Amino acid sequence: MRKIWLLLIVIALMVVPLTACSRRPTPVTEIDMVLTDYVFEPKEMIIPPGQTITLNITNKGAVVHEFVIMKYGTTIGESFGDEDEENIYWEVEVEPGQTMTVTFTSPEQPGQYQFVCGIEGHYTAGMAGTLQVVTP
Ligand SMILES: [Cu+2]
Repeated sequence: MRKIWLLLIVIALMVVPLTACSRRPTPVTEIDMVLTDYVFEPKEMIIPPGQTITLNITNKGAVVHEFVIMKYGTTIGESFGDEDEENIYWEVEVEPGQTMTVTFTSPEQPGQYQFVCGIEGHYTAGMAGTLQVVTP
């Protein structure tokens, strides 16, 4: 009897990672994003390349926040500074308590993009995330 349980546990351990790998991320064209002090929710977005993306963005924090997508292959390093301005792909600023719907065209290049809040000190406080551009 004990052997059967052991076998079941072994099978379960083998199946779980397999299903996790085979599940392809599904890109979406509309995202609800909440900004707080100092977190993006969600921290990961998966979108298709070259399409209009609708972003319903709400700032539930007490201070102004930004949502800044960096260009492909660039990251801001230790903190967001003037040298990062030229590497911005797209950005929006949201006042505390404000909700807005904005659109942008997703990058053509599939891959991983960094998004951050560009307000001084917010990135180091934790306001960063990852944008995945995935061909459906
Ligand atoms: Cu911020």
